[in-house]
Amino acid sequence: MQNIIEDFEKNGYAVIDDFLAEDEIQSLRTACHELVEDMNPNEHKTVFSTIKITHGDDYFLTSGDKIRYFFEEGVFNEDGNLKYDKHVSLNKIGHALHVLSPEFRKVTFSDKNLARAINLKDPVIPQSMYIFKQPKFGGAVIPHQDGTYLYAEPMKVVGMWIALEDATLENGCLWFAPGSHKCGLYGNYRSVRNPEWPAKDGSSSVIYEGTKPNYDEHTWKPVPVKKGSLIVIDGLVVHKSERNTSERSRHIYTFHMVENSSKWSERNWKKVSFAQTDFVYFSLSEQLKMPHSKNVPKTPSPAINNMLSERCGKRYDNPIKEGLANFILIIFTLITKIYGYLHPNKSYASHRYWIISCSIISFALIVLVILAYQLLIWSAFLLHSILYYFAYLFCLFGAGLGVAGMVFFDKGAKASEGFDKRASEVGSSVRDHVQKFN
Ligand SMILES: O=C(O)CCC(=O)C(=O)O
Repeated sequence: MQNIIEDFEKNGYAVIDDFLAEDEIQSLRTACHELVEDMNPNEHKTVFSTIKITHGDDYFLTSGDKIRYFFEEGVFNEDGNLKYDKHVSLNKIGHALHVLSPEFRKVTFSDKNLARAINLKDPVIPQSMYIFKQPKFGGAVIPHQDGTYLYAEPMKVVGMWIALEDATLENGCLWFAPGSHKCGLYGNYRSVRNPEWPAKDGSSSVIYEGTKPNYDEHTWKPVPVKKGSLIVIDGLVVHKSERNTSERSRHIYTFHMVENSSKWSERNWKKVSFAQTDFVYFSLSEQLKMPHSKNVPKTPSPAINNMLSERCGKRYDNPIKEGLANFILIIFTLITKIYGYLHPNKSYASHRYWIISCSIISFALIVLVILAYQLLIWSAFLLHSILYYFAYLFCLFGAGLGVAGMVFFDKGAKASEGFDKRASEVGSSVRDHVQKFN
């Protein structure tokens, strides 16, 4: 570990072999395959290229809290239909796999995450991506510093880049300019949201400011790695990857971490201002440490499931299992939204304890209301049962009265029959005496 930290500090990147086991690699690849299988290309016709920005619509800008699909250049024909199979046409998927996909969440928030080892005290994760680098035409990624796109002050941004297939010179491994992270953000070159967008002159939703650096002046070093390897990347180290010229793909999963106490630029393409739902999502997963490797929520509640299907077109079965966790999530989201609405300029980080406390109190209140309601229902049920048994007793009593009445009526009838007989006997003997007397 010491070597890795030394490498990281000296070169701005470090390689850790065998970071992921074969089953972990497979789980990510299968999860990604399923996402693509479920995706309808007609709904996601956005091309991603780092050379020419063609994602000038809000499909990209609003992808921060969703699972969205970005295609390679040249894969659509004139009619707007895919020329090739969708599985070999994608450039990448982004940018909330680490939140919305249980498999990616598990790897991202696992005990293996080295954040603490590389001196990030309280890391949050603003984005994640699955990059395909398709055989033959997987596009190059131009030389850059991640800080150009993910600007924070101080710049405590670290990328975790995990090879899910061997990354070679032919299929487009990463290249680094070792030590280039020590000179800050070259030319203060930044990619920011276009404040004029949608602009009349057709300019893109994301524009650049500062001076474009000449990264070619650096000495470049290719870093081919075996599948399962992790490359930890300082947010300021200059790096790139070439076009894939081979027959083999180069799938990778990458996510970025930023120190929570650093000030995230409001002008970054991805907004993480307080009132944004997506940040609530990330904060929750990170701050409450819910999606931990041992208890990753796999089966969200129906409400979250709806949200998931809306955001990434995927639903999960058996919603009861994680209902409680997601119930808390809904309350938390609600409280954070209300707070964000009341204080739009406040940062989440400085108010998170207030919000978490409010969420816990609301949660406790809701639980109390549910318990009170249950109690009411149970009392009503008890009363109902008592009345029911009373009615039952009344019925029995009534039936008893009926039987008694019948018995007594029978006896009375017999008695009156005897009386009638006796009366007619007395009557006829009186009649006899009278006749004799006459
Ligand atoms: O995977 C690649 O080819 C480039 C990735 C990269 O530059 C990044 O994630 O910052």
